Amino acid sequence: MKYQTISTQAFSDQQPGTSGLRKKVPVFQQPHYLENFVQSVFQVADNIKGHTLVLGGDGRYYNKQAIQIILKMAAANGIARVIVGQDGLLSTPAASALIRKHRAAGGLILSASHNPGGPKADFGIKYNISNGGPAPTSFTDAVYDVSKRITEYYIVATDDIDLGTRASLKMGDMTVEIIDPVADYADLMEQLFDFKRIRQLFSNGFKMRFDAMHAITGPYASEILHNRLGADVDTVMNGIPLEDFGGGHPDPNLVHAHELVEIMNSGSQAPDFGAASDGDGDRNMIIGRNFFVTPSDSLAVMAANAHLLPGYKKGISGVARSMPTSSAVDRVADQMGINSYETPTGWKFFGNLLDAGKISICGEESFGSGSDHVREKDGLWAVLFWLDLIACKQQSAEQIVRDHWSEFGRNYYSRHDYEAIDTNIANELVQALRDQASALTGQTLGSYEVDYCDDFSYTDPVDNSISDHQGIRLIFKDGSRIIYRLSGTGTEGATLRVYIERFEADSDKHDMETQQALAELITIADQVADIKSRCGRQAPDVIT
Ligand code: VG1
Ligand code: CO
Repeated sequence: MKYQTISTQAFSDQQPGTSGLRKKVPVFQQPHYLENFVQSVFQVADNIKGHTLVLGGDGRYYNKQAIQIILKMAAANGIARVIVGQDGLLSTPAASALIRKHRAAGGLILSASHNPGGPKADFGIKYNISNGGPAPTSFTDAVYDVSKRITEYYIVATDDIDLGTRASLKMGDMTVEIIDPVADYADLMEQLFDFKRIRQLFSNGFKMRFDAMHAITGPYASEILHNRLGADVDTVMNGIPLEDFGGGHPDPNLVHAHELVEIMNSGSQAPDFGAASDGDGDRNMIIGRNFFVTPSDSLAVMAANAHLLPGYKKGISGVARSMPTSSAVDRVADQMGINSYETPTGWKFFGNLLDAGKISICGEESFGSGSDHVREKDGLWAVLFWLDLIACKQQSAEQIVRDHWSEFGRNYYSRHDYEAIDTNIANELVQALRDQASALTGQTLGSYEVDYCDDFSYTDPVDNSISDHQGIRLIFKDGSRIIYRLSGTGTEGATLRVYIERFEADSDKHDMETQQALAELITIADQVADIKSRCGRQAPDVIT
């Protein structure tokens, strides 16, 4: 086996965003582009020499080629063992579980998550550390630094490995273990939820649809829902992972999972319960018959009911939500007498809180929720959580949410995305908000009085690291909120996200249509930031 040192030139744009490095496929296909980034990661992850690395991806276009390159680089960088999913597949939460189970030094996950796939679409790569979670900002900053100075990388010259069969092989001194990507994950789920109770639910005629969106969760959902829980064979739709996700956008929301939404809204014939997951399997959408559960409500319901499920029967230590996520879960935490932490957007900020045992459950408005069982958000976990809760309470998803609102009040909540806007215009818009932040305090806007306006800064309660500029918060005296921030996962121009929230305690007013309930705040959000005229857009591209 020939060990090679390849001379290379640094790229200036390898800065990881909210969740790893995401670029268009042709960018990753440039000579040395992927290699430079992987070498930079190996250089910063100085604990992996002689240790184990977990490797896999969501099966999108370029996954196969990238895996072969990374294996050869891992062998040349002195990694002792790589655990790789068969066919190079691993969902993000399954990769996290494997890192923890095998006490690996870390893992590389190939995915651009909810972004489209294909030769001209998106690819991504991210590194997870030994706790199974996304590397913290200090790590990704260091990788970016190295990537700007890199002059050479290490690789072995050898044939590609056949990843189609489970086996233990050698590449130079390195062992490559090709494993079933699903089994360990499915076993873990069986420990957390009452599979017997859910099996009973299905055998009583309960109907469900799970939309895998031609992304990674197809094989996981078939094994768990059909094989292990006895759901009908047509439960999983779009279950075959495709390199381009069938041309779709593997983002489980009302816009992109419209096929499922139509089925769930088809009147009394609709299945009892629906769910969907994203490209890499860490997001979830929960939908009842004619009833959409917002991710923020889902998180609050989970926190309030976790003790009813086997994996959480001892109760939960605390909860956390990303800053733009609605404060519904805070009300639950208040009542339970536990802490609710508010973190910046991105799962990496939950890792320390989970490791320190400060929280057991956490989530984001962006269709992500999870618990201390892994260190990633986990789409199928959330689906099973809801199934088990439905089986336990013998109530529909809608009834569970309505009861929750009567007890805790309802947080009307929506996110408006303006996609692919000019980066300079987006930055100017945010800067203008920053500039007027202090002047906004105390002002009355329509029927709302501004309590304060600031640029969110987070101090990690475990390691005291500070993350600034995490989004502009416009907080009103009655607790209503408008949040503005720029996406860190896009690959084209900038995406402005505007998050709007209003609390309603009165159960007689829990039946409004969300956009209507938020109408005045939506107008205020546009006026304060001057979105329409600055961006030249009449309406958001996506409303969730
Ligand atoms: C988005 C979401 C964020 C999520 C991130 C990664 O980030 O808003 O909540 O953690 O995607 O999710 P941004 O910076 O575009 O708003 V995934 O499923 O794409 O790994
Ligand atoms: Co994802």
